[in-house]
Amino acid sequence: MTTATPVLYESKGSPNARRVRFFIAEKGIDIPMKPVDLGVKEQFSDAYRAVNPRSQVPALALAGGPVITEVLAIWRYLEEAYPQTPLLGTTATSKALVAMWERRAELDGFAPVMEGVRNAVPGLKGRALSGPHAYDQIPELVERSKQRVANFFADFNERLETVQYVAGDEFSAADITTLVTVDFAANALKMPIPAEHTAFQRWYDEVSVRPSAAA
Ligand SMILES: N[C@@H](CCC(=O)N[C@@H](CS)C(=O)NCC(=O)O)C(=O)O
Repeated sequence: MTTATPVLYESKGSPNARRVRFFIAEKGIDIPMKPVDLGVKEQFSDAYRAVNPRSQVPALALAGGPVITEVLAIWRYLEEAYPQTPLLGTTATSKALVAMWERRAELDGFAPVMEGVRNAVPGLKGRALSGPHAYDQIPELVERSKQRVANFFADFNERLETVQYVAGDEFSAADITTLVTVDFAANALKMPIPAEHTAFQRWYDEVSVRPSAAA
């Protein structure tokens, strides 16, 4: 599968695709986007499987070259190919801190929200994990997922009491994953930032008004 220009396959309702759209908007680069309609299961069509055999979005098809999947790999490619407005750190220390805090946001926040949603939503029966394999829902996981999301809010509130942005002084990909997680939790699990977590709310108010957040 080759294209003449790079193309991002994405879906408006996909929080993982939003992480990449947000990153692209922060960099101010122009990457053509092609929607994949998850609502009608277009990810399983032969045409899309030819792009990504794992039937997931996002996927970045490079001009005349391979298709890159996995949000972190797409970010890595974009950071190297378009170094303006670095989002993955600039020094040995800041690169490590961005990786560390982005991973915590993903493992402790984003993944539990996803787990809670995918094990609860009736339309995702038999699809508790995205990808090429079918997995049954485990309804017992939903309450635990919500506890994990509550702990994520508390832990990141503590972090944001001492720093401006999630990884430190600069806006980074760690903020992107954290913001997408907060909106996903509020919309899909009805779990907004708890009122007592004022540092987290201060950060959210500051970061959510960036024009890139609307991507
Ligand atoms: N680990 C993948 C996860 C991608 C993923 O789970 N994408 C979801 C949308 S947020 C998807 O394609 N879902 C299709 C499905 O549920 O069948 C990444 O980092 O890109």
